[in-house]
Amino acid sequence: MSDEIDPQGVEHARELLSEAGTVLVLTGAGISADSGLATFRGADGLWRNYRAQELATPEAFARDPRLVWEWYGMRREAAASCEPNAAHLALARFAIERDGITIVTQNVDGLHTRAAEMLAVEQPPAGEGRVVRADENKAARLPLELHGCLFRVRCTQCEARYGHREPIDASAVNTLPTCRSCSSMLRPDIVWFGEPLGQAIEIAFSVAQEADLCLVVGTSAVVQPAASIATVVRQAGGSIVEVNPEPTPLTSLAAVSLRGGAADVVPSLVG
Ligand code: BJW
Ligand code: ZN
Repeated sequence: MSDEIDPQGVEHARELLSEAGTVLVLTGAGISADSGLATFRGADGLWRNYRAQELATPEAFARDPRLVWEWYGMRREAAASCEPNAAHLALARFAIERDGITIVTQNVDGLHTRAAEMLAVEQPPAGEGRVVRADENKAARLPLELHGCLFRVRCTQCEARYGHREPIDASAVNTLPTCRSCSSMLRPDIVWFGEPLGQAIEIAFSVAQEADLCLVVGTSAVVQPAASIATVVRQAGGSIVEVNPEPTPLTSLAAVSLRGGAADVVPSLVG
């Protein structure tokens, strides 16, 4: 752990985590910054170079699907070339080893899922000496992905929704991917501004009502309704532990706010 992280804060956070029966972990783009992915806001954030309204809205897709797919093609390549970092892996292990842990992420990069899958393969049941599939053990408790996933698509016309890892050819509108069922244009399975979040947010809020602690990692906590998950935990009597190099709107509500990078701090909390 690096020197500037407050050791008393880490100790206090560890105590709170060990006393908590149920923990909701809420993550944002900052947890993947240590894997080399850009965050959205801040000095090097994606929204500094690209205007959100031109790319991450249903209106933008209706206006210029090729441009939006080109941007998501770049994002998919960036995410696919990264690896889960020590924070993703520590949280995946935490969720495997302890009951009552729910990981809720705003991220669309799939790195929490990949961390859980890596651990599932790493940890065959004792004595059996075989590789286990991710859905055979507790690693199947995959994160709730509030804002969707870069590697899933959904149809713009019918209900079809499926995994899609192949490269996207966004050189022209007629090379964009189309639906297997109805041949209409597919879109990224991402929640854009102004769109509802679906069932994942309902589950997250009901877990939040019961959680003893919310561990918030690497989010600016400005995008709703995700940011309210932590405040719901607080209002229902639970506490907040925050990990972020910068203060956020949640800092004043947190029992402990640790200033540092996720990959440095998170393993020391849940390891
Ligand atoms: C580190 C680190 C390291 C750096 N370690 N940390 C006015 C007021 C309130 C709300 C609204 C409003 N106007 C509009 C709204 C609603 C809107 C909203 O919240 N807007 C705000 C921006 C104002 N929300 C919506 O539109 C949502 N839908 C909705 O409300 O629907 C209502 C509805 C109901 C019923 C029917 C119809 C509609 C949808 C929100 C979708 C968000 N989607 C995005 C883009 C996805 C596209 C894509 O990925 O391409 O999701 S926005 C973007 O922000 C992305 C993220 O998931 C999300 C959150 O960002 P995050 O993760 O917090 O990242 P950053 O960059 O902000 O912060 C990174 C943090 O990491 C920083 O704090 C750093 O310090 C830290 N960090 N290095 C740890 N090493
Ligand atoms: Zn279709």
